Amino acid sequence: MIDFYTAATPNGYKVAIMLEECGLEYTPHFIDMAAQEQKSPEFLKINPNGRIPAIVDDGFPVFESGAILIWLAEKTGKFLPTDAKGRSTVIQWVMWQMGGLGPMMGQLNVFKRYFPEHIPAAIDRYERESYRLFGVMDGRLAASPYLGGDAYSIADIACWPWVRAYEWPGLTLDNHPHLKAWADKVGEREAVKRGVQVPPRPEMTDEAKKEFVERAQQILA
Ligand SMILES: N[C@@H](CCC(=O)N[C@@H](CS)C(=O)NCC(=O)O)C(=O)O
Repeated sequence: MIDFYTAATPNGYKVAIMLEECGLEYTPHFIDMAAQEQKSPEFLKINPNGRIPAIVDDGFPVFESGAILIWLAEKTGKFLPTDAKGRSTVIQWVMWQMGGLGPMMGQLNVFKRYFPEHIPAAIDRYERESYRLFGVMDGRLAASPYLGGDAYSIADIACWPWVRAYEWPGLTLDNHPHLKAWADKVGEREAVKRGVQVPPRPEMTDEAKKEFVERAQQILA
């Protein structure tokens, strides 16, 4: 049995989508990040880094979303090729997401939406870097149907929730047509549609968005 610790964020959705894609049984536990539950002593025993997502699979804890995707792919034999080159290609894109796309878009969110101080140079740096990374994916997807090659894989599952969230820091996909077409195609998958409902998140009103940003600003202050 898999216990899944998560919240409504791109990193959480990666794992939710993978669990749904693999048809695995799991129990979701929603972590209240505004209440800092991810820093509680109980949670730190599962993830010493104090962040979501994390899973406990038959008593074995796994943290870092990329590591969880690889764990689940190896457990099920799905969404990760077994030949050395195919497997390496997919893992390269997962690592690229973990070291680049996620952190850069994450910092853009912080400096554009949550940080108490307005620092144009930081916003500019992370915005440019996010667009550069969009360009890298766009180029790859001009030549290949999926990031990892011909087949949908954990590389797509790792990147898609971040691309989907492009509007939150005020980005656009208009200049990246291959990326936009891929994002639409992946978003049509039934398991992906189910995954982004874990935790359930109805369309946010402007008021709810404002409250969310205020809470994030308080945490960062
Ligand atoms: N590299 C980590 C990043 C995890 C991460 O940054 N999680 C955020 C939510 S998306 C979090 O838990 N933030 C709360 C905090 O920093 O206390 C992963 O991919 O799992």
